[in-house]
Amino acid sequence: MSIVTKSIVNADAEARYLSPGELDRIKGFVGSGEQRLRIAEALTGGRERIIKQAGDQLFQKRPDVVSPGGNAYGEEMTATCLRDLDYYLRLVTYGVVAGDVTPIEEIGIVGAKEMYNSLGTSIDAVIEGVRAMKTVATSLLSGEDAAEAGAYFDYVIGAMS
Ligand SMILES: CCC1=C(C)/C(=C/C2=NC(=C\c3[nH]c(/C=C4\NC(=O)[C@H](C)[C@H]4CC)c(C)c3CCC(=O)O)/C(CCC(=O)O)=C2C)NC1=O
Repeated sequence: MSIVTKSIVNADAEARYLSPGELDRIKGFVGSGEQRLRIAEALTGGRERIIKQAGDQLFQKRPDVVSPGGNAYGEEMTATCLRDLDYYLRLVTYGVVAGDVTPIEEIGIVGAKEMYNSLGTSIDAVIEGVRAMKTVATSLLSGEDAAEAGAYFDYVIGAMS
Protein backbone atom coordinates (compact mmCIF):
# COMPACT_ATOMS: atom_id res chain seq x y z
CA MET A 1 0.00 0.00 0.00
CA SER A 2 1.26 3.48 -0.73
CA ILE A 3 1.39 6.12 1.96
CA VAL A 4 -1.71 7.72 0.36
CA THR A 5 -3.90 4.63 0.65
CA LYS A 6 -2.51 3.80 4.08
CA SER A 7 -3.21 7.28 5.45
CA ILE A 8 -6.75 7.29 4.09
CA VAL A 9 -7.52 3.86 5.56
CA ASN A 10 -6.18 4.96 8.96
CA ALA A 11 -8.01 8.29 8.92
CA ASP A 12 -11.30 6.81 7.79
CA ALA A 13 -11.12 4.12 10.48
CA GLU A 14 -11.37 7.02 12.93
CA ALA A 15 -13.76 9.02 10.69
CA ARG A 16 -11.35 11.94 10.71
CA TYR A 17 -9.66 14.23 8.23
CA LEU A 18 -6.06 13.52 7.30
CA SER A 19 -3.81 14.98 9.99
CA PRO A 20 -1.19 17.66 9.24
CA GLY A 21 1.49 14.98 9.76
CA GLU A 22 -0.20 12.64 7.29
CA LEU A 23 -0.62 15.42 4.74
CA ASP A 24 3.03 16.29 5.20
CA ARG A 25 4.14 12.72 4.53
CA ILE A 26 1.88 12.57 1.47
CA LYS A 27 3.43 15.83 0.29
CA GLY A 28 6.87 14.22 0.54
CA PHE A 29 5.63 11.18 -1.37
CA VAL A 30 4.13 13.30 -4.15
CA GLY A 31 7.23 15.48 -4.27
CA SER A 32 9.49 12.49 -4.84
CA GLY A 33 7.13 11.03 -7.48
CA GLU A 34 9.09 12.13 -10.50
CA GLN A 35 12.30 10.65 -9.12
CA ARG A 36 10.67 7.35 -8.16
CA LEU A 37 9.09 6.96 -11.59
CA ARG A 38 12.36 7.84 -13.30
CA ILE A 39 14.13 5.11 -11.30
CA ALA A 40 11.41 2.54 -12.02
CA GLU A 41 11.64 3.31 -15.75
CA ALA A 42 15.43 2.95 -15.72
CA LEU A 43 15.31 -0.37 -13.87
CA THR A 44 12.53 -1.68 -16.10
CA GLY A 45 14.35 -0.61 -19.27
CA GLY A 46 17.63 -2.05 -17.99
CA ARG A 47 16.21 -5.29 -16.68
CA GLU A 48 17.80 -7.61 -19.24
CA ARG A 49 21.22 -6.11 -18.75
CA ILE A 50 20.85 -6.04 -14.96
CA ILE A 51 19.81 -9.71 -14.78
CA LYS A 52 22.44 -10.89 -17.27
CA GLN A 53 25.35 -9.07 -15.62
CA ALA A 54 24.21 -9.88 -12.09
CA GLY A 55 23.89 -13.55 -13.05
CA ASP A 56 27.40 -13.52 -14.52
CA GLN A 57 28.76 -11.94 -11.32
CA LEU A 58 26.89 -14.40 -9.11
CA PHE A 59 28.08 -17.48 -11.02
CA GLN A 60 31.62 -16.16 -11.01
CA LYS A 61 31.54 -15.73 -7.24
CA ARG A 62 29.58 -18.90 -6.59
CA PRO A 63 30.53 -21.38 -9.34
CA ASP A 64 29.22 -24.17 -7.08
CA VAL A 65 25.57 -23.26 -7.77
CA VAL A 66 25.96 -23.89 -11.52
CA SER A 67 28.32 -26.89 -11.19
CA PRO A 68 27.09 -30.49 -11.31
CA GLY A 69 25.06 -31.08 -8.14
CA GLY A 70 24.47 -27.34 -7.75
CA ASN A 71 20.96 -26.00 -7.30
CA ALA A 72 21.06 -23.96 -10.53
CA TYR A 73 23.01 -26.54 -12.57
CA GLY A 74 21.81 -27.10 -16.13
CA GLU A 75 20.22 -24.73 -18.61
CA GLU A 76 16.72 -25.00 -17.20
CA MET A 77 17.69 -24.51 -13.56
CA THR A 78 20.02 -21.64 -14.42
CA ALA A 79 17.13 -20.00 -16.27
CA THR A 80 14.91 -20.50 -13.21
CA CYS A 81 17.57 -18.90 -11.04
CA LEU A 82 17.78 -15.89 -13.37
CA ARG A 83 13.99 -15.76 -13.35
CA ASP A 84 14.09 -15.45 -9.56
CA LEU A 85 16.52 -12.54 -9.87
CA ASP A 86 14.09 -10.99 -12.36
CA TYR A 87 11.28 -11.48 -9.80
CA TYR A 88 13.24 -9.60 -7.16
CA LEU A 89 14.15 -6.79 -9.55
CA ARG A 90 10.46 -6.46 -10.45
CA LEU A 91 9.54 -6.30 -6.76
CA VAL A 92 12.19 -3.62 -6.22
CA THR A 93 10.48 -1.51 -8.91
CA TYR A 94 7.16 -1.96 -7.04
CA GLY A 95 8.79 -0.75 -3.85
CA VAL A 96 10.36 2.24 -5.59
CA VAL A 97 7.03 3.27 -7.15
CA ALA A 98 5.09 2.78 -3.90
CA GLY A 99 7.83 4.46 -1.85
CA ASP A 100 7.33 1.56 0.53
CA VAL A 101 8.84 -1.90 1.05
CA THR A 102 5.49 -3.52 1.90
CA PRO A 103 4.84 -4.87 -1.62
CA ILE A 104 8.31 -6.44 -1.68
CA GLU A 105 7.78 -7.92 1.75
CA GLU A 106 4.34 -9.35 1.03
CA ILE A 107 5.14 -10.80 -2.40
CA GLY A 108 8.75 -11.87 -2.09
CA ILE A 109 9.97 -12.02 1.49
CA VAL A 110 7.28 -13.65 3.60
CA GLY A 111 7.95 -17.39 3.46
CA ALA A 112 10.92 -17.00 1.09
CA LYS A 113 13.53 -18.49 3.43
CA GLU A 114 11.39 -21.56 4.10
CA MET A 115 10.72 -21.94 0.38
CA TYR A 116 14.41 -21.75 -0.56
CA ASN A 117 15.32 -24.13 2.24
CA SER A 118 12.79 -26.65 0.97
CA LEU A 119 14.18 -26.27 -2.58
CA GLY A 120 17.73 -26.77 -1.37
CA THR A 121 18.63 -23.31 -2.70
CA SER A 122 21.37 -21.45 -0.86
CA ILE A 123 19.85 -18.25 0.54
CA ASP A 124 23.34 -16.79 0.76
CA ALA A 125 23.72 -17.27 -2.98
CA VAL A 126 20.32 -15.67 -3.65
CA ILE A 127 21.42 -12.72 -1.50
CA GLU A 128 24.68 -12.58 -3.46
CA GLY A 129 22.61 -12.38 -6.64
CA VAL A 130 20.50 -9.52 -5.27
CA ARG A 131 23.68 -7.74 -4.19
CA ALA A 132 25.06 -8.11 -7.73
CA MET A 133 21.80 -6.68 -9.14
CA LYS A 134 22.21 -3.70 -6.82
CA THR A 135 25.73 -3.12 -8.12
CA VAL A 136 24.69 -3.27 -11.77
CA ALA A 137 21.41 -1.35 -11.27
CA THR A 138 22.95 1.50 -9.28
CA SER A 139 25.71 1.85 -11.89
CA LEU A 140 22.96 2.69 -14.41
CA LEU A 141 21.60 5.49 -12.19
CA SER A 142 22.81 8.90 -11.09
CA GLY A 143 23.90 9.52 -7.50
CA GLU A 144 20.62 10.35 -5.77
CA ASP A 145 18.61 7.86 -7.81
CA ALA A 146 21.22 5.19 -7.13
CA ALA A 147 20.93 5.80 -3.39
CA GLU A 148 17.13 5.68 -3.48
CA ALA A 149 17.05 2.46 -5.52
CA GLY A 150 19.87 0.98 -3.45
CA ALA A 151 17.75 1.22 -0.32
CA TYR A 152 15.20 -1.22 -1.75
CA PHE A 153 17.87 -3.73 -2.76
CA ASP A 154 19.30 -3.34 0.75
CA TYR A 155 15.88 -4.08 2.16
CA VAL A 156 15.72 -7.38 0.24
CA ILE A 157 19.27 -8.27 1.28
CA GLY A 158 18.57 -7.51 4.94
CA ALA A 159 15.21 -9.27 4.98
CA MET A 160 16.67 -12.45 3.44
CA SER A 161 19.72 -12.51 5.71
C1 LIG B 1 7.54 -13.20 -7.09
C2 LIG B 1 7.69 -14.06 -5.85
C3 LIG B 1 8.26 -15.44 -6.17
C4 LIG B 1 9.51 -15.93 -5.88
C5 LIG B 1 10.60 -15.20 -5.21
C6 LIG B 1 9.56 -17.28 -6.37
C7 LIG B 1 10.65 -18.14 -6.25
C8 LIG B 1 10.74 -19.51 -6.58
N1 LIG B 1 11.91 -20.06 -7.01
C9 LIG B 1 11.72 -21.38 -7.28
C10 LIG B 1 12.66 -22.29 -7.78
C11 LIG B 1 14.04 -22.09 -8.01
N2 LIG B 1 14.78 -21.00 -7.69
C12 LIG B 1 16.07 -21.18 -8.06
C13 LIG B 1 17.08 -20.16 -7.84
C14 LIG B 1 18.40 -20.25 -7.54
N3 LIG B 1 19.13 -21.38 -7.30
C15 LIG B 1 20.41 -21.07 -6.99
O1 LIG B 1 21.27 -21.87 -6.66
C16 LIG B 1 20.66 -19.62 -7.12
C17 LIG B 1 21.39 -19.07 -5.91
C18 LIG B 1 19.27 -19.04 -7.29
C19 LIG B 1 19.18 -17.92 -8.36
C20 LIG B 1 19.68 -16.61 -7.83
C21 LIG B 1 16.18 -22.46 -8.69
C22 LIG B 1 17.41 -23.09 -9.33
C23 LIG B 1 14.89 -23.03 -8.65
C24 LIG B 1 14.48 -24.38 -9.16
C25 LIG B 1 14.81 -25.42 -8.12
C26 LIG B 1 14.28 -26.77 -8.45
O2 LIG B 1 13.29 -26.88 -9.20
O3 LIG B 1 14.87 -27.73 -7.92
C27 LIG B 1 10.37 -21.71 -6.96
C28 LIG B 1 9.77 -23.11 -7.05
C29 LIG B 1 8.79 -23.23 -8.20
C30 LIG B 1 9.41 -22.90 -9.53
O4 LIG B 1 10.37 -23.58 -9.94
O5 LIG B 1 8.98 -21.90 -10.12
C31 LIG B 1 9.76 -20.57 -6.52
C32 LIG B 1 8.34 -20.45 -6.01
N4 LIG B 1 8.35 -17.56 -6.95
C33 LIG B 1 7.54 -16.47 -6.85
O6 LIG B 1 6.38 -16.39 -7.29
